[in-house]
Amino acid sequence: MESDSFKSIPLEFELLEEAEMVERAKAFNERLQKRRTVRDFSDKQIPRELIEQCLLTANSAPSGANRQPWHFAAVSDPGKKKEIREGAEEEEREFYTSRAPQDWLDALAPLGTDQNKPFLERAPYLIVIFGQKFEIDKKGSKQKNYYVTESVGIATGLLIAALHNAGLATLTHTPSPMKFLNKILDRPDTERPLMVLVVGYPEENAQVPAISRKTLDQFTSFHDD
Ligand code: IYR
Repeated sequence: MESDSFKSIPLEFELLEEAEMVERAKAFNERLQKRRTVRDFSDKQIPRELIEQCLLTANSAPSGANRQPWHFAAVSDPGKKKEIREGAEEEEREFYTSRAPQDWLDALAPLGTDQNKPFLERAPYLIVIFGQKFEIDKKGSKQKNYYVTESVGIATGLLIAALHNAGLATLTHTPSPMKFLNKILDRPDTERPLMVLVVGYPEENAQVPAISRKTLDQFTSFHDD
């Protein structure tokens, strides 16, 4: 197997004072704690540049063997959004009326979700996130990617944080199964849709469920000396 290694370049790294590091970590946490999953979206448009910048942040994610095995389809076209809504609602109807086991329906009941997904047409942008199981290399042969779900998950997390930081609201939507998205968006079979990220402004007076988050000691363990 031939392999070309990358040449090494100096790392750009800014060494900070510990006090400033803590301050930054606190400020970032405070901002991110304000992120909530929104289901009531306004139809107010957003500039494409905002989406582009946040997608560049997503693309900074680490990935298995640096393959960057993701594709983000950003959709604002009303016709395409309508098709996505119709496809998703068809799957969701199945899910809510027969496919979902009772324990899953019970877990969702407090959120009040159902098969109706008006936000898929109303929000200005849908970002459909695909993982690339394979890619076609320069010689035209199929190359396997690694840790695709993990890599795309990290990229999606960064995207959600970037969109929130930019002042936008998001909803992670997971119609299941999602194959219909390949067809609507003309994506190849080597790509698997992972989720639809709904992006926009919240509706005025949007309501969200009064959920709480686990405390530090509930979700961590420290193994110091
Ligand atoms: N995909 C369905 C069901 C759903 C599942 C989970 I887990 C949620 O946290 C929310 C919804 C839907 O989008 O309605």
